[in-house]
Amino acid sequence: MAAEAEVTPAVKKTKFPQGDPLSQLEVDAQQLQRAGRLAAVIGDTSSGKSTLLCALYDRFLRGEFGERTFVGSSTLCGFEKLAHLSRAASGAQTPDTERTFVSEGLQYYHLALANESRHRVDLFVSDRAGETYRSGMDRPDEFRQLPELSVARVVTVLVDGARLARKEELHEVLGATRRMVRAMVDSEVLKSSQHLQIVQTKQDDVERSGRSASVKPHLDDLVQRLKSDFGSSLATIDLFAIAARDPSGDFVPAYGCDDLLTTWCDAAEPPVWRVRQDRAPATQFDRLALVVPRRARK
Ligand SMILES: Nc1nc2c(ncn2[C@@H]2O[C@H](COP(=O)(O)OP(=O)(O)OP(=O)(O)O)[C@@H](O)[C@H]2O)c(=O)[nH]1
Ligand SMILES: [Mg+2]
Repeated sequence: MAAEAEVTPAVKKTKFPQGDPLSQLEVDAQQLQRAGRLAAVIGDTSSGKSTLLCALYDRFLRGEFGERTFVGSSTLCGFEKLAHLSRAASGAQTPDTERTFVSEGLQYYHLALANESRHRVDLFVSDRAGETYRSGMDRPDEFRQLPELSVARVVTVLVDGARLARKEELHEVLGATRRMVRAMVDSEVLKSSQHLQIVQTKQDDVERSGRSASVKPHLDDLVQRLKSDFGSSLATIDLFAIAARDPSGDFVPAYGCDDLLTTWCDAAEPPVWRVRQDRAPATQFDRLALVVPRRARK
C-alpha cells in the first residue's frame, strides 16, 4: 500500500501591520489607495512636537475631539511608544515624552477621523528630531532634503512657550522662528498653496510664569511681520496657542489642539492652475492639463 502523502493544511497566513510610524514612501503608497491630508509639525528641540501627537492620540482614546471621532490608525504601536512615559506603567513620577533622535529620521503618524456626517479624513502628521530643523535655519538648502515640508498642506511651526516665558530667551526664540520661516520660503520649499501655523506651545508654563500678557503682543507682532514679508508666498499664516500636556492638570489635555486639527483636516486645497489657452494642445499631457477638475467648475 502506497504511503499516504503528507497533507499540509492550507492555512491562510495573514500579515498584520506592525503599527509603527510610517516613512514618506509608505505614506505615498497609502495616498494612492485613499487620498489623505498631510501636516508637517516642525520646530526646535523640546518645542513639544511629539507631545502634541501623543496628546491628540490620548484625547481620541477618550472619545470625540474637535468634532471628530477616531476611526482607526495604522500607527497604533508608534502612538503607544510615544505615550509610554506619560503612562503610570512607565513608573515615571510626572508625564514626559522621550526625545526624538536625528537617527529616527522622518516619521508619520496616522489618524483616520470622521466628522458628524461620517465623512472620513486620513490624517498623516510628521515628526522628526528638532535638531534637524534647527540646523536648517542656518543652512536653508538642508530644508530641500526634508520631503515633509513640500508635501504637507499645512506646515505647523511650534514655538516653545516655556522659553518664550523666560525674558532672557524671548527674543532669541522669536528670531529663530522668523529665520526658520524665512529659510523655508527663500529655499522655495514652501509654496503659495500651503498654510503656515505658528503655534506657541506650553501655554500652562506661560500662564504660570505670569508673563502671558507680555508674551502675546510679541507673538502677534511676529505673525504680523511674517504676513507682511511672506503673506504673498503662502496661502495663510495664523497664530495658535496650545497646552498639549499640562503636568499640573490646570489645562485640559490637548488644550487648543482642536483648532490645529480642524485646519489640518479642512484646510483649503491648493488652487487649481489653469493652463493658458493661447496655443493649441500639442501632446496628450497638454490635453490632460486643460481638463479643469469638476470642483473648480462653476
Ligand atoms: N508644561 C508643559 N510641558 C510640555 C507640554 N508639551 C510638551 N511638554 C514637555 O516638553 C518637553 C519636550 O517635549 P517633546 O514633545 O519631547 O518635544 P519635541 O519637540 O518632540 O523635542 P525633540 O524630539 O527633541 O525634537 C517634554 O518634557 C514634554 O513633557 C505642555 O503643554 N506643557
Ligand atoms: Mg520629539
